[in-house]
Amino acid sequence: AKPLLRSDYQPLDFKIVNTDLDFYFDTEGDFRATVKSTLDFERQNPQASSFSLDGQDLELLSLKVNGQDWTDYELELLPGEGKFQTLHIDVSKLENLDKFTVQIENTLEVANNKLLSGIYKAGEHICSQCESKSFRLITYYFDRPDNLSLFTVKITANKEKYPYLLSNGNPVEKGEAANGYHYAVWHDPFPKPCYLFALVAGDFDVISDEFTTKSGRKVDLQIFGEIGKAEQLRFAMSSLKRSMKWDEERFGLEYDLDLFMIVAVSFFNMGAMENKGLNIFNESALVGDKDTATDARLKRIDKVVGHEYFHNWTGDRITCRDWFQLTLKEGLTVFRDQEFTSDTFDRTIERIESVKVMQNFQFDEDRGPTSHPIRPEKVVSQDNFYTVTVYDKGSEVIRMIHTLLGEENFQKGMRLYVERHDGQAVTCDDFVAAMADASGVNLDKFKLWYSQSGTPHVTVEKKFDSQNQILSVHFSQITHPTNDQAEKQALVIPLKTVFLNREGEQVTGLKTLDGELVPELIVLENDSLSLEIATPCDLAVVTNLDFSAPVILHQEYDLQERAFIAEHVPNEYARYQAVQDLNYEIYKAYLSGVQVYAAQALGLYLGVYRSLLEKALDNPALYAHLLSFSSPSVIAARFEKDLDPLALENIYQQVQIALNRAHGHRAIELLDKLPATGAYEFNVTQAGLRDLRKTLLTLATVNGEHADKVVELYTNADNFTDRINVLGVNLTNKLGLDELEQEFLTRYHDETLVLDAYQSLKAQLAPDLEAIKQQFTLHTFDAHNPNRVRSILQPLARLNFAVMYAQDGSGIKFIAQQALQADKFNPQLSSFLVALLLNFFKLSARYQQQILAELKELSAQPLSNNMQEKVDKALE
Ligand code: B3K
Ligand code: ZN
Repeated sequence: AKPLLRSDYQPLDFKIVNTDLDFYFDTEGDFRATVKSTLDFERQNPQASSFSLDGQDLELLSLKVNGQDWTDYELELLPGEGKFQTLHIDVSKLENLDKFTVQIENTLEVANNKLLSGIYKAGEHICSQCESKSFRLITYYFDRPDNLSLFTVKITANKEKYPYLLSNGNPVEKGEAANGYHYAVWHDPFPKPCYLFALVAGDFDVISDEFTTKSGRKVDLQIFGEIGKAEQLRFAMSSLKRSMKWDEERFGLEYDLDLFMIVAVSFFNMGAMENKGLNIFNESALVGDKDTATDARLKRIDKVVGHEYFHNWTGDRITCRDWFQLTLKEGLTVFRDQEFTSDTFDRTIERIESVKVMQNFQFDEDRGPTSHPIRPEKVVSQDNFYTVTVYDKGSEVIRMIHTLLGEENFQKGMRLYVERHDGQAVTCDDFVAAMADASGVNLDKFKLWYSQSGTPHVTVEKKFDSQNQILSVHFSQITHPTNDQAEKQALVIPLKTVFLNREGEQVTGLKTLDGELVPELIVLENDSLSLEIATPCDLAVVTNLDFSAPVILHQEYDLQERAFIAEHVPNEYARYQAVQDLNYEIYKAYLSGVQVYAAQALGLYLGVYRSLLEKALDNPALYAHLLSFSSPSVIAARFEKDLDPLALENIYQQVQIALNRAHGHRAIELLDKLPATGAYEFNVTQAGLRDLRKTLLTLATVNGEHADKVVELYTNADNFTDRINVLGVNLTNKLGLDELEQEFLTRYHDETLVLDAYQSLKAQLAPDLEAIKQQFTLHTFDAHNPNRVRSILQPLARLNFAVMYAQDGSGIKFIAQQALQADKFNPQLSSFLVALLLNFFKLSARYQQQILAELKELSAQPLSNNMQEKVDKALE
């Protein structure tokens, strides 16, 4: 397919201002549904006399304009997969072209729609997913985000099978229809683009609650889930209420309808969808309680519920003009969900988790074949741009604006943005303009972050002149060419920086030689920046604190200095980063092949590790991170080239053994000292203790000893986190506690999401490909369900280096074949799977050749646009 360019944007000649949809689901067998749409048009361009509507997989039954049968149309079938259609309608014969009504009747695929887009069956339920370009699978329309319309929706279906009939906005009417059918009518009073349309039909358990907004609007809250699992929706309800409150308090943004609904479905390509008033969620991001979800998944539920709710303003009330602007709503809403999680739980931990996504995933995307700016220039399949770059780097860009402006000015900017653009479809430029205008801070140069791809490398060099008592610090930046863009310029890079003395204390009030105060936020705006600081003694420079800019930092430290910072820096985020850096150095020392150096590095690390163990009780959640030696997959993310995954795996195992020898007994001592968690509660302290307990148990049992402690934790567990942690320790350290695994499988036989977590663990630790294939035989497995497929294949590719990168190339081939298979029915799934191979560019020659050979074979097959775009970029 031909790529679309950002620069090609053209405003609409006509707009649809009212959309009336009347659905009839004749739900016997392999049904297609029928929809009658009544669309009120208004002309925008006085010269225009025709327009084109998008469609896909539709059968047109009739077309009328102003109530008359209309023959001035042409239905064009576009070449390629997926039966893309364009319906050209000529209205030049009308007397009044400024306002007219078009009525269309068409059928649409439902029961055989395996794309999980448009309207499809998710198990027994019927549901919709329209973002970004799937409304065209429902009816002919301007399937683009800048057409804002009011929607009225009537749904008719079998009453017994589909007692709940839901759509956006407010319920207007319901009643009985012939043959045991019934209907419901919904009206959404807010104009919206069609990608926010939603429809759900089915039988559910519902939990209800209410929330009163700060201006006194009483809002009914309803969450719909699988029959028999209502209890597993309670946590999400508490998240929703807290999200609503938080958005009022922190952003002053209030909910605007009398009803807010969330529905959990079992087949879904993404996490969730922010349809106006009717969010639809992948059940994995909504359903769970202490007995079926880990602390980490509950935290994710909290975050995603927040994220989708926050879209009500940043996405729904103010939407994107075109899909190139996706980060306008996604970067901003990720920033908002990160702030929500920080304010609710622990800011440092949340920051560390967001930074991990950047360092472990986004940096690779930025240097790989699919590199793109947060606002892309060129797109074949929009589905391929729901990326960590658009979302997470997008959020980092918003965070830098927040850092440069400060909270108060940032909120002023938000208020101006809402005041100017409520009810509009706008661009990233509009957002930045509101921020700049409200704060008076010039962001012209900063805006390069929207159009430049690639991760800047920032180098910090320092020199201390003891004679003249001058510390010179030199910052410089460079962004290397990326696959999509050869020329790079200097970016505006805000660097939070502190200086430490020899005792590890922060030195404040430092001045440059001209007497200027050295600010805590150093903004690098050009290729380089030099500071001459007056100080009687040498200082350590700790910069990019809190990851104030999404850059890769280079600083010449020797191992001792790194160890010193890891132990002494008075800032927990900086400590985390220093420990990460130290872990990386250990790997590098081993990889150097110089044994003395490796031994020295290890010795130093063991020393730091000991002091970390001593401090672990101060902040269990954080120290659980600090005490986990970086996994091979995390280290792999730091490589730019010549990566040998199997070598990393090998080093990891050696260091685990050394850690166990040196500190296994200390881990046991500390385990015995850990305060009892008490009855399960979901909070930072308890979750931190559970995490730390797992880290310590893993360390203590590396050589197979102390299995009794593992059994004890399982036996006493009153929650799922401890149970799955025990299973993890058992499998990691091969403790052979098969009876625990059996107990687990019996206990959770009917909990599909729990078994996903189990399968992930098995896939991560499988000894060979046979053991992976074994996972496909579990009773819950279904190759058409993305949750099932991803929970096996993602950990295989990302975490199980031994099987994925097996000498004979079988792991790589397996992923390629799975992708090809999925491509036959779900291009979003296959595109996700093929992306697991796109790290080839950084692997050493053997792996690289194996992957490229597989990709070439794939490219010889007929592929979906989604997959083709990625394969083409890889082979470019
Ligand atoms: N906006 C949706 C993503 C839909 C993706 C469709 N391919 C989820 C979110 O970011 O909130
Ligand atoms: Zn979003």
